[in-house]
This record gives sequence, structure tokens and C-alpha cells, in this order.
Amino acid sequence: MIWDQHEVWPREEIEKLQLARLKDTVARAYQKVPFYRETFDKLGIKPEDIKSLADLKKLPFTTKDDLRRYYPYGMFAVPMRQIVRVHSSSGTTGIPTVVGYTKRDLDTWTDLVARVITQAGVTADDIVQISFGYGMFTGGFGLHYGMERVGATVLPLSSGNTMRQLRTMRDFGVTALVSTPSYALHMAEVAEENGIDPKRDLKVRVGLFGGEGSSDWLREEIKKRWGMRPTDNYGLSEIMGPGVAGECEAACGMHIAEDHIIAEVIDPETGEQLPYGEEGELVLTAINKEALPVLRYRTKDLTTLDPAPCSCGRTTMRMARVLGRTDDMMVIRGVNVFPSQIEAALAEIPEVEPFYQLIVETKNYLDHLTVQVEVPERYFTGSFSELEALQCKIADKIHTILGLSVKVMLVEPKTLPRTAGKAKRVIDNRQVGRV
Ligand code: DLL
Repeated sequence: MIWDQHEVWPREEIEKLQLARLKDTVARAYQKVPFYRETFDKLGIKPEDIKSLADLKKLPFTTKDDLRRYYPYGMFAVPMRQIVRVHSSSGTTGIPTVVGYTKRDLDTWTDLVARVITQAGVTADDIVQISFGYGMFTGGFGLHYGMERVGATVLPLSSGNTMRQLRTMRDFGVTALVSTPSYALHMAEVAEENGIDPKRDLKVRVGLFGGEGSSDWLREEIKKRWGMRPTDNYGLSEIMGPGVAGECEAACGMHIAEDHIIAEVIDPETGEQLPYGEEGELVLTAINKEALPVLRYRTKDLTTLDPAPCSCGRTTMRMARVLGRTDDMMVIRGVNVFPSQIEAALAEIPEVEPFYQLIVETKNYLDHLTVQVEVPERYFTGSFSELEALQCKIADKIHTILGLSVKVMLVEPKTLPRTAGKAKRVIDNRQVGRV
């Protein structure tokens, strides 16, 4: 089912609409947001310079730091009395970024989330458990209102209290789950520990996962343990929250809501636009928002874009699953390392579990990476040489892929931290070491 006819519009029509909305947004941003006016003036750009979509690249980028500089409300393009909701990022890496919505923005947001939900195959016949945190995080409320608009039955559990989550799923006949993929995996683990077989005892048939990436490995584990179809959806607070892009049943990337958002991929070093299909940093422009028009926002997420029509019938451009973040990259003794590369190496070792953590520290002025990964209990009751052989196998695999020697620590099941939200895979102790 298609939620909105814009999803199947011919590309020329979508592009016409994008241009009209872009012009309007640029003009409003220039008039109403001091940051944009000052930046445009400094660069000698006028809103009238935007005559075609190709002119987008004349516009300056917006970064998280820009939003932070105008904390909390300085980037809003409407007076506060028109703002009816505020969300913000968690602020774990500094000052939180704050986003505001007018009534119309909330309506648009809800509709775009309804689109993502429909793309994933959830309908009014589903009973949906929302296990994202409700609060300043956009995940809980975003999916909540989108589900209601679709007509699904919503159980707003929020995150945490995993046994209660599982009991509710079982007793209320939940058919669709909304959470981060890592929390879904953790829920399966707690279910199994408590004698619940998610495949046999629960009816969850589809998962809507977002807020963080999910590798093939994680998806396969979720499928295996839950017997459900996992789907991926992408978003970020600065653009609106969830609703930016979602995977359809053809499972070949996530459809971007192009009538509301223009996507580009750039070379993160040079800032130059890259051709379709090349991997780079995703840059998004929100072209239909009242409260917070954001031009060329640098997401730091790495992906590729594909404008070819999809077998599902939709014509909107698809983004590939996020491959990592530019700020995830660690430089260890001169080697660039993305956590996703380590994860891909671990995925090739059938003996290990999909729970790992990377610890970076400085010893004798050199950076060292330790990969902690869980292995089944039996390794700790068996012989030491077996454990050692597995450790070497993992270190060799990582060395082959990355050309980097790492220390591998095998740990017992359920010893690495679990979270009900986004998983934290990297512990970087280097700063601490340097002070
Ligand atoms: O995570 C919005 C969201 C909530 C999207 C629920 C989907 C579902 P933020 O907290 O601002 O917003 O974090 C945004 O999370 O730049 C990505 O790095 C990451 N992210 C979000 N969805 C995905 C995904 C929400 N499907 C940041 N795959 C983004 C990979 C994702 N990364």
C-alpha cells in the first residue's frame, strides 16, 4: 500500500515541487533566521540565486555546531507562540540540539512517519508496541502519532523494564515492535532466559527499527531469534526525527520523503557533491518546515543514494543502510577504523555472539584497540587452548580486513552492557589518558 501519492510521482514532478519548496524555504530562512542571513551575506548569496536544484550546492552547510551556537531557540523561523512542541538531542556529546515544531510541522511529521510505517507493511490491523523512550528523544512520540494516523493499535510502553515489555507483547497479542535493533536483540535474550520463545510464544511479525544502524548480522540474529521481518527506518532530530526515510517490503534501501527533504551525498573532506551510488556523507535540506528550516545539514552519516524506481512502485530516491558515521572513525596507529568494519569481521566468525564493545586507549604514546566480544558459556568450561585458538582466529580476521593488530578479549555471555536505547559500541579512553 502507498500512503501518499507523492511517493509514486514521476521524478520530474517531484523535482519541480522540490524546487518550488526550496526557493520558499531559502527565502524564509534568509528573512527570519539571523544565522542564515549573516552566512548568506558573508558569502554574497541572495535567495534569488536559487534558480534550479543544481543551485543547491551554492548554499552553505549547516552543522550541529551551528545549531548549538544558537541554543536553544535561535534557529527558529517563527515566534515562540507558534511553537507547540520541542524535542532535543540527548546532549551526550555537548550542548543538546533543540528542535521546534509548529502545528503544521507536527501534522507533516506525523504523516511522514505514517509513510514509513506503511512502507514497512504495518496497517490498521496491527497491534504495535512502542519501546522507544518517550520524552525529548523524537523516537517515541514520532512513531506513536504516526501509528495512530495509520490506525494501528498503539501500546506506548516506552523503553526499559524488559520483562514487562515481553509480558505485554505476549498478553496483548503484539504483532509489530518499534525499538532500536540492539534493544530488540536484548529483549529476545531476556525472553529466552525466562522460558519465553519469541518465535513460538509471541506473535510479532515485523520490527520497525531505527535510531541506530543494523548490520546484516544483527538483522539475521533478530530474524532467527524472533521469527520476525526486521525493517530499517532513518531519521534525525535536526530534520524532524523518524520519518526521513524508511525501508519498503522490497528491502533494498530506505525511501526518502523527497517532497519534504532534498538529499545529497558529499565527500566529507572536500564538501563536493558525489554522483549517485558513491559513498559519502548524507546532507539533508528540509524544504517544508515552518519552525526550523534547515539548509544542507551535515548528518555525518555515511551512505549512498539510488534514484532508480523501486520494484515496490515507489519513485522516491533510496538511501542505503547507514554504513557508519564520519565521527565514528577512529585512527589507531595510522589506520582508519570504523566500528562497522570490526562488526563485519566478527560477523564472519560463527562462534561469537552479536554483542561486542571496542575500547581504545593510549599506552606508551601508542593507541591500542581492544575488542571485547561475548562467546557462548561452553568456551569457559572447555579447554583454555580452545579459547586461545578462537581469540587468535578473531584477531587474524580483523588483521586481514583492516591491517591492524588488536587485542581480543572473549567475555562470558551477558557481561557487556545492554541498553534499552541506542547501543554504545566504543569506549574511547584516550582523552582521559592524555590529560
Ligand atoms: O534517532 C531519530 C529516529 C528515531 C530515527 C527513531 C528513527 C527511529 P537522533 O537521536 O537525533 O534522532 O539521532 C540521529 O541516529 O544521525 C544516525 O546517526 C542515527 N540513526 C537514526 N536512525 C538510524 C538508522 C533519531 N536507521 C542519528 N540507521 C542519525 C543508522 C541511524 N543510524
